[in-house]
Amino acid sequence: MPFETAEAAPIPLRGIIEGFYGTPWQMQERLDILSFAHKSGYNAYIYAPKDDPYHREKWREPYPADKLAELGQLVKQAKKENVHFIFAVSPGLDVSLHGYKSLQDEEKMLIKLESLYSLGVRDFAIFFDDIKDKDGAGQAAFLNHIYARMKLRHGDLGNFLTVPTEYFYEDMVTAEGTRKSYTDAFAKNLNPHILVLYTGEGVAKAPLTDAELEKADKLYGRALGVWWNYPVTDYMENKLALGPMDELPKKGLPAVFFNPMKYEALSRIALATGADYAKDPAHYSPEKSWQQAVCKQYGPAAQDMLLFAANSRHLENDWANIGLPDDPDFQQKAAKMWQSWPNGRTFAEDYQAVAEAVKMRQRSAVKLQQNLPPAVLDECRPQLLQYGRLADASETARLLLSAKKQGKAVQVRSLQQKLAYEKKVIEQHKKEATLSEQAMGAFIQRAEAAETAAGSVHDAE
Ligand code: 14T
Repeated sequence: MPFETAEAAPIPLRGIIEGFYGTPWQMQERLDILSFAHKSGYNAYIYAPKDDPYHREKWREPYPADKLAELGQLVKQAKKENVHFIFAVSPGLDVSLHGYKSLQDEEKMLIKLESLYSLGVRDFAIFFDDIKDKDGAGQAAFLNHIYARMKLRHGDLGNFLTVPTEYFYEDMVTAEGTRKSYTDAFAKNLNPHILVLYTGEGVAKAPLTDAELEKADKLYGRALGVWWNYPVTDYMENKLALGPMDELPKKGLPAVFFNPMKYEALSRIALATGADYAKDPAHYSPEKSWQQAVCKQYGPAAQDMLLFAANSRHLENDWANIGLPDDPDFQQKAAKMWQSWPNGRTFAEDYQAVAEAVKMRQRSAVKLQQNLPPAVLDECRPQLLQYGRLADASETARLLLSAKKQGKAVQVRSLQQKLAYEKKVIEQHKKEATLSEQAMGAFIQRAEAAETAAGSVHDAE
């Protein structure tokens, strides 16, 4: 080992990957994100919108002149911002990997890549994610041919990247800890100069440790880059990802790319923290970076935005578990109060702390609706309204607790009715907007179910 150093060692290739399903970003949003990328310290952007037909479904077809002209603008802007514009194609839905048909498809692919080379693109990617066909050797051969031929034609070819069909660790490995046959064939045959990206242990599973990355590198027989699926929410459209990147490997890796939401402005909180990570992985601190990002981006509205964003950081379903916990400050205050409920020594102060936290959240919901820039508001209106409803219902819930504790049966009943109605309205909007499930959501549930030590509530009025 050489001497210890506090010097930051940035990840060489660090960027944003427009790689989500659903409405792709507008050209203006891409131009904006390229400046943002540069300002944040990124040096790359991958163009890979799943729902650009010419990227995936109609990958063989050349871009029409107007679309090509737009891409040319992006390439120009990227150059100006010192950001590698990496052009990606996803041919896996129907590409031929054997026989004369595969030669034809290679030609089509080359023509496609050349059309972007002509615009100034020097970095390319070919992705094989989310497809049925798992022909590892065939895919590797196809990639090797395209790479070799581009390299032969152009002395100034830059990076060449790919994503395999088994693109997360749990999908690559057998129960015995060896490579599955697809991964084995792909890894064995692929030219070592082609950079392979993977998404970590799962599609969207956080954090990613040094040991896990090392394990995956070993399995693959090369240093993998990371395609990190945060703040993307295409698999859970009702929640926003407004938190920081989770802890990611501290040791060096060749590349990291963050897959954002279809909401360009709102993605910037997480993306700013991703840049902090990529500039200095060893010293990345998620909460600190997150607070800095929100303060920098939201100016006078930052304190309110911090409260709202805190409630929308964590994404979890059967297979995804990513993003820091929602509103840990509120969760801690509520947990402390439940410990002393109903007759603990510190209950009065614990209850007071929760009451104040709820009020702050109510106020922030109102203030953000007045103060957020229109571009941001347009992207989060349903979420902000739902946040306000949750805060209002939390206020009812804490009043209900107080009534229960004091045994005021009439008040209890009327607050229960009010809360039931508020919950119903929240329920009705969950499909479009969900947040704070484990914070205010859990608090409301528990307050509704809570009983005093004596059990039922007696009317003391
Ligand atoms: F290539 C990959 F590394 C990758 O992550 N592919 C897709 C990506 O385009 C998408 O944005 C992301 C998040 O949904 O995950 C991959 O797509 C999936 C994968 C799943 F297992 C979408 C739904 C899934 F159930």
